[in-house]
Amino acid sequence: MSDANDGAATVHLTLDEVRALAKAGLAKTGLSPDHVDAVAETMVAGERDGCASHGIYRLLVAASSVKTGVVVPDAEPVLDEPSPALVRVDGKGGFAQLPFRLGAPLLVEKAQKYGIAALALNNVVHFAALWPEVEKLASEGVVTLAVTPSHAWVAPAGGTEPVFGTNPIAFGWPRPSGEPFVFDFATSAVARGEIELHRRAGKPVPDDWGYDPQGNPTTVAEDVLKGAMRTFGGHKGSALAAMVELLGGPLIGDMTSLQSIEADGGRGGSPIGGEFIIAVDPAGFVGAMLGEHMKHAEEMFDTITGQGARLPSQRRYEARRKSLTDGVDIPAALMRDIEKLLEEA
Ligand code: NDP
Ligand code: PYC
Repeated sequence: MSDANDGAATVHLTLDEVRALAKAGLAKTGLSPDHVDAVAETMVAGERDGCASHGIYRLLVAASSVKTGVVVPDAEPVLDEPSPALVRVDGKGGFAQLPFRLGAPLLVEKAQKYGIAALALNNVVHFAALWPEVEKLASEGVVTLAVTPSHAWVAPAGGTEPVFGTNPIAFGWPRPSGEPFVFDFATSAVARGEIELHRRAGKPVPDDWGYDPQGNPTTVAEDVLKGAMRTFGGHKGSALAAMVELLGGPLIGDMTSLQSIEADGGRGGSPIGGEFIIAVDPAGFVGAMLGEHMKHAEEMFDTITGQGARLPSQRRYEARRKSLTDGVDIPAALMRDIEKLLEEA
């Protein structure tokens, strides 16, 4: 995923060691045990699947969000059902993972009952990748789309001032093999976490990732972080970023990325606000013909892979198969920062 750490010293860990490290670090921040468990699992999943920008590195990010008061460490999420096919979980200012755990089973139940259902996570702090969520839901048989705004870091196509968040879109499609088709990417040129990893490694970034504070293209990671990131695909990424703002903000009564960064007030915490997830039962429209139509989906996947192209999520599943037996390597500098966190009073 990232070459930001190529050539640097690394430390080898088993996934159980990553989990223990994540749990110890999160517990140290004062996070309540349910949150520790839910948040740690997303960090383990990131390392396990070779997604370093959302792996154990996020321990430092999460700790900073707790320390600066951006996240409520012992928030108790509350679930309600605004209408028959809608589920809402108010995260009460805590991290998003536990509210997702609470709302996901009812979302699937409603999608299976009504054909389509939606889940809003409100008032949550979000630093994580979305694929663990859409993969879980697709593994349970529902087609899933998830979006969340973040902080206003990204300029619209044609501008140089931040408006949008890095605003990921994630999609999951159930497959007979048991490993769903999943994609999950930011609508910015890259996730902010990638730029942060380049900054940590002292590496330049491509000049089409963002602008410096004066609005000029730059290869200095730090300057992009202080200036504005760019959307992917010009006006197309810009429109999709706006869609994510609308679905994960006003539609569910939550914040836009501009509001989120204002609420952060310079504390440098993770984005605050909402996440919107739609789940569709694939039998809804086609009923008894489901097997036939799913076969056409498989034929399409085969036609993609048959010409040497790969499916999104293929790399992740391969990384997973390897890391489950071989463990993972994390940068030694990151390990030192985590040890420092664990030693702090
Ligand atoms: P990438 O640009 O790395 O794209 C990732 C997606 O594209 C994955 O599904 C990946 O599959 C797929 N992909 C990559 N290369 C190929 C290829 N050659 N052929 C087919 N598919 C490919 O991701 P981003 O940097 O944009 O985002 C990384 C993460 O950051 C996401 O998980 C996102 O959720 C997270 N994020 C979270 C935010 C938040 O507010 N919570 C904000 C922004 C980002 P594979 O995994 O198999 O490589
Ligand atoms: O990498 O852009 C990012 C990001 C923002 C919030 C969580 N990840």
